[in-house]
Amino acid sequence: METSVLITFVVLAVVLLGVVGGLLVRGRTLTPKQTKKLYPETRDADDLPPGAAEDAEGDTLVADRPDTAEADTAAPPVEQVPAEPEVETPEPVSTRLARLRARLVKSNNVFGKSLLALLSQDQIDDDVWDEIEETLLTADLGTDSTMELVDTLRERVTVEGSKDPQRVRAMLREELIKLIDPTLDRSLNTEADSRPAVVLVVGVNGVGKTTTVGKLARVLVAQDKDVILGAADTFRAAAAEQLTTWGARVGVPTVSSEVEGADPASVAYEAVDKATELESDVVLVDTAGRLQNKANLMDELGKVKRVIEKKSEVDEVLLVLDATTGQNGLNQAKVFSEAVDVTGIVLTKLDGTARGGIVVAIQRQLGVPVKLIGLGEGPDDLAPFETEAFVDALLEEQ
Ligand SMILES: Nc1nc2c(ncn2[C@@H]2O[C@H](COP(=O)(O)OP(=O)(O)O)[C@@H](O)[C@H]2O)c(=O)[nH]1
Ligand SMILES: [Mg+2]
Repeated sequence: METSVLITFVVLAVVLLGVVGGLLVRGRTLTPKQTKKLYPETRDADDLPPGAAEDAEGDTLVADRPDTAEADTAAPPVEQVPAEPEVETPEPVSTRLARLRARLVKSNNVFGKSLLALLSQDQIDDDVWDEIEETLLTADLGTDSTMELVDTLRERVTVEGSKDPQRVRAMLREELIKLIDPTLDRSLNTEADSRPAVVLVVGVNGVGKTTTVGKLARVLVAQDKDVILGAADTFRAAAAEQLTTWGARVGVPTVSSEVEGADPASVAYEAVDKATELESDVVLVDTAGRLQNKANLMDELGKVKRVIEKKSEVDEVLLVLDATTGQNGLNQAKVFSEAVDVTGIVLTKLDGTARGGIVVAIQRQLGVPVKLIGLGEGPDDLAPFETEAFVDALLEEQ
């Protein structure tokens, strides 16, 4: 009698252990997606420790990353803190702009200072005009624009008969604003009726495309838009990873391919398709930018655009250029604008250069407005380009 009770207990205990063990294993092997399917009300990151949250909030829609589900059980048993989804809130527009304007002034100070020193002389003679010309050239304004600007200024000084430095400075401000053209439409085309707006981001390696896509996603999220990212740089797995991380930080999904070297056009198409399905407001497509083989890259970019267009219009093609590369950037710009119809320029790394004049040169060469400027590596270091604020920063008295 006693023996049989004991045996029953042992059997029950073994069965119970087996069941519990089985559940644990299943729990460990569930991917975030499967978890979501089983428990649709839970978010991917809710069950993860705070450190792992960043990695899991933005879904990777094509490539699964099953390891994220294991992070929970792999973590050492720490204090049970209810894990809040750690999606960051992007900096509001007002403080961002004030901060970035100050940064622009700081980096372009050299330009402003030397011009001001020149204009503050009692006599603005030929030598001084030559130096003004040189300063404008050093700031990458370009030869044509510089000559034109100096000629116009000299003429105005002669006609008005005024050599008052403050007056000349005001003239310079007016003429620079005219050159940059405040009437150009610099708004981003991110509104489309009854479909997601499509923004394609192109440019050579290292100029800041992926970073710009990430920063732009934050700006759009701050404007309450539903955003989806497309990782069409399929040459390096790290590129998709980098984009996914940007997306996860603000809680937007990224469509990417598990396969390195997959067809970028099909990833871009998938992203637009997914955006349509999810009724997103905007889809941002990041691309590769190797320039070793120009013809190939250009063919490929053309194809990415054409394949997207089978599904949707492309509303904005942003060409990202690094402000520190000067003339080289201009040559790149030409090549890209031949492959795809560029609709706007993003000028990055203006925080590291006093060559703000490149804005004028690029617009002139491409006939396309600079729409955004990058002023640092930080997530909120992207600003819309504003002509007057930009010129004021160039000519700031400090
Ligand atoms: N200082 C500065 N660095 C930037 C800016 N934009 C991007 N970067 C940096 O440039 C590097 C290349 O950026 P990435 O987005 O990977 O370039 P991609 O190859 O064109 O995608 C990274 O280290 C970025 O942090 C910017 O506006 N200012
Ligand atoms: Mg990139």
